[in-house]
Amino acid sequence: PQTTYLSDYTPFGWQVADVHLTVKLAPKATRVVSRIHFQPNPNAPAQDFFLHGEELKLIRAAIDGTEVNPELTPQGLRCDVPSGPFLWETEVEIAPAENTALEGLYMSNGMYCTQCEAEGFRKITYYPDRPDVMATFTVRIEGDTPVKLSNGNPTDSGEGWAEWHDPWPKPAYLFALVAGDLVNHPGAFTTMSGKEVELNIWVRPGDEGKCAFGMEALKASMTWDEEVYGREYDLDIFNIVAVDDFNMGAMENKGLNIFNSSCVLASPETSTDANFERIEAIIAHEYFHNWTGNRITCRDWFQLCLKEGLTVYRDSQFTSDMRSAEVKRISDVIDLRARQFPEDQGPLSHPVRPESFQEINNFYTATVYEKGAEVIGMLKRLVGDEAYGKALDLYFERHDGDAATIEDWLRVFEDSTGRDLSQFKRWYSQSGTPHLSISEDYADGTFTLTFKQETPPTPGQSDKAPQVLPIAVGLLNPNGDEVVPTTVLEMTDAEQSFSFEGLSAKPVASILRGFSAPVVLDRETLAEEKRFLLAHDTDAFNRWEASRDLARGCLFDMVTEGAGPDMAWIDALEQVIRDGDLDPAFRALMLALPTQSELAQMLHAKGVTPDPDAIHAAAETLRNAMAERWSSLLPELMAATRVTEGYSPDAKQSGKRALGNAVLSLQTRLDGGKAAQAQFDAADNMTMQLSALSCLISAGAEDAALAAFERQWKDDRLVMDKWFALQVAATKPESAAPRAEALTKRPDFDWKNPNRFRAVMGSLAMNHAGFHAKDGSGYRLLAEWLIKLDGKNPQTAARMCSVFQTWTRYDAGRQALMKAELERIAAKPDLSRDVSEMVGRLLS
Ligand code: HT7
Ligand code: ZN
Repeated sequence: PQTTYLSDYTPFGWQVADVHLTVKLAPKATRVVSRIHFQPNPNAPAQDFFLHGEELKLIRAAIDGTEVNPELTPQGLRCDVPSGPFLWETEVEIAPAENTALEGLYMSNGMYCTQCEAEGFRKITYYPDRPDVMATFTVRIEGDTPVKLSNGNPTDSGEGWAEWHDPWPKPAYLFALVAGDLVNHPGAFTTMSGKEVELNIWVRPGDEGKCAFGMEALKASMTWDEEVYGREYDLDIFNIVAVDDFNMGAMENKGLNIFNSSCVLASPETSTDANFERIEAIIAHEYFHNWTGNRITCRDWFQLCLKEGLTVYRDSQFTSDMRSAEVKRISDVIDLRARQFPEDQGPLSHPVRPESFQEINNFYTATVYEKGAEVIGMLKRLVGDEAYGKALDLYFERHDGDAATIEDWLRVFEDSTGRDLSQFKRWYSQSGTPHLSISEDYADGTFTLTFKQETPPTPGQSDKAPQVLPIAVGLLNPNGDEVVPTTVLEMTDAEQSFSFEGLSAKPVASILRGFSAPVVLDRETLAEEKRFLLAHDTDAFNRWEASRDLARGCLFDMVTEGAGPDMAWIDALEQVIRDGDLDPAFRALMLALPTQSELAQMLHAKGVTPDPDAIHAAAETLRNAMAERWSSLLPELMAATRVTEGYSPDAKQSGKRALGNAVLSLQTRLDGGKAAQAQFDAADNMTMQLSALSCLISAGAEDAALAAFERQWKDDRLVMDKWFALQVAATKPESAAPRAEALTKRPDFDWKNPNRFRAVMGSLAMNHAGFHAKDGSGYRLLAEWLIKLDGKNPQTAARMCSVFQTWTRYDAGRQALMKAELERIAAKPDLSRDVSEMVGRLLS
């Protein structure tokens, strides 16, 4: 396969003035007629006229009305063209009903829909399918479906046809078309300048009742972007469509966002609080792309973090404003450590702005998205909130309508703040997670912190230079009072000291408050000091982190030395859990243990080969000890968290349910599932029902509840995804692979549907000790299914290969088993470029 390099960027030789498409829909023979005005690009070097095109049947091509015979390749066509402007026309035929890759134009439950990011438009027609070629689009859709949608504003329609015009120049990856038997949940929004915008959420008949929350989230996002970033919507209409078969969460096509139905449809009976929060965030994310992604797009796919990092950062700000900022920050760090850290510390490590790829779809990663957002958070921390706001204003003013780069982005900050960001730029080019170690010194009223930073080698990058680290620090005196409020130290050297003077006693330092930089903190702190921070830190993140650190230390000792549970930590934690003044959502987070995969990572980092069974056993023992120690507290807490009002997915109610359900999982260890069964029987919302079911599965008392759940929800595909997922994720390790295998034999295991595939296979990978079963059954099952899926949907298969990214962490036996499965995948005839690149990197 061919590798594409950032350093090879060359502008396309022509500009596209406008694109006219006529799409005549038919499941097996859709005709796409294109009329495109090209003109030479004065800023580009001389080159052949090459248009991308894949899996297209060319019917006709013409230049200025005269038929031509271009040279066809599997990747596109080459043609001799006039030296000046010209009109290019083609007609191609495609078969959406046969498109199982869900890229380009495909069908989902009888509905036509598209997915063009990153390089799907080339499966619809011949075109310069690259983000720096921007054009206005006019689209005529012909077909017998009642609803026909495309980007921009509707201009005209008649019996069997509809026309749309998008006045905003856009790259082809933002093109979208949807046609089907759909119904809409309507809404309206008046923008800050008084423009009326029609809003719609389009769904399959029967799903209308699950749109109200999404509509409110959309309006809240539109208001927030006006108030916080000064960004107004720019079309007369904004459509969202829910699609069942979708490779990712959602797609920000201009004026026509397409969503995985799991990321937009919601009702209290069928969706959990976590689903509601995620839906709100994804709707916001896609809407925010209208400015950060669409109005200002990426010059090339290496700049992906320009739109994704910034938009993730913006959606996390939105969630923080809508809900609790502290809880959001802790949740984001949990997610970063679970998904981005293993990526950055293993064979798939790559910079936030990668420098080469074979298949760009493989780079929609936690590093590009979540670490990309962390980088923006650091930038804001360094320059301050006001300067960040000014820089963003300049970014929108200077680059509106551009296909921009990270250099453009950083230049805006340099120009508006006068700062030199050349060292900061390393965050975009250097891969790997920096490790930060600390030593402390106190003498004569002066407290000195000395930091050392070091980033371990990553694939292709053996030597690392120091990065700019904003380290937020606060100091507490021995009474627990804050004597130095949060101060951001700017570390630029490999080793650097910072002093605080005028202190009357040696303080306790709260370091990396709010997780101010995405680093691994190597800090040898006494357990006593951690308990002190757990009790007194004014920074909610570090309070949580102190407890997490104690839990990690305790589990480490249990696994490596056979130690017992740390009762001092359990007792210190009890004070927090009991504190009714604290947000229940925060207390629920405090109750969770580090994941078993996180513990495996920690053991590996400390030179101990992780044993998944021993980790699982230690976590079980610790949770049992917590339950027993708090046996009288648990019923009290459950009663205190009971919600008596009607269901709302807001932060207040969902926080209470989160705490109540965390407590229920401990209670289940004492009563074998009695309270869980009662909750299951009485539940009138999915959060309570599913948590209870999860507890019953962990207790091995699930048969009746599973059957009842299936009877109740067998016709709701999204709820049944939960049913499939939970049985594998929450079961005992020894049952995970057998259960997953049994589920794959059911007629409703529709494995070509990415949600259903992920429900079973993704959950298997999440059951740490189950996936890593010593006999290799977990690895084998997953590999078999990845091989099968590769033939139909390479993108989803490739994404899931990343579950093997930690394979070199484990013992020789497990390593050999995983390697053998990776080699088996690699040996599959006709392996896709997507999976081939992933497996190649995993094995390198
Ligand atoms: N920008 C989108 C990323 C994306 C995607 C979405 C759905 C299907 C395939 C896709 N490939 C890339 C989604 C986002 O980040 O907002
Ligand atoms: Zn995005």
